[in-house]
Amino acid sequence: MSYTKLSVFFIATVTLLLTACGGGQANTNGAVDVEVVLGESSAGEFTVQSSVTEFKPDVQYQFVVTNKGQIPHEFMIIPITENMNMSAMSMEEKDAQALMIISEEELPPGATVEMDYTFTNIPEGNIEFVCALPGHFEAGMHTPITVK
Ligand SMILES: [Cu+2]
Repeated sequence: MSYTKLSVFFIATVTLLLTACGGGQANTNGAVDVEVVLGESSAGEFTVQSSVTEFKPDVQYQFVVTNKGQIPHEFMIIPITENMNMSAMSMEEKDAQALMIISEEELPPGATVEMDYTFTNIPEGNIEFVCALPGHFEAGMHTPITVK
């Protein structure tokens, strides 16, 4: 096989693999890795960044959540429906709506927590990755995802 043909073959293979995975790579457990980084920017904005933002139901995802900030954070997957006002809800009310939670006790600065999660259906509302500690959501600590 010539060098050019080999390159084309390689690119085609990589493209095929990327297409097959659809926004994430399966790890050795068969789950799809999702890297989430929590933190604060120098501008004072609080952030949730995720390597994957498009999810499918019935696929096992392995969340690897790291707090790269200076203060504790939490990680929550929560569907936000039309009548929900995150800023007016108590922590208990938010916890009750969440699909998955990694608490602030588990996520002090520098901590990494792994947790598997599978969407068993397509939740109603706008699904977001959130840190719902007082003031954090308002400071920007939420990012929308899709499940479809
Ligand atoms: Cu936070």
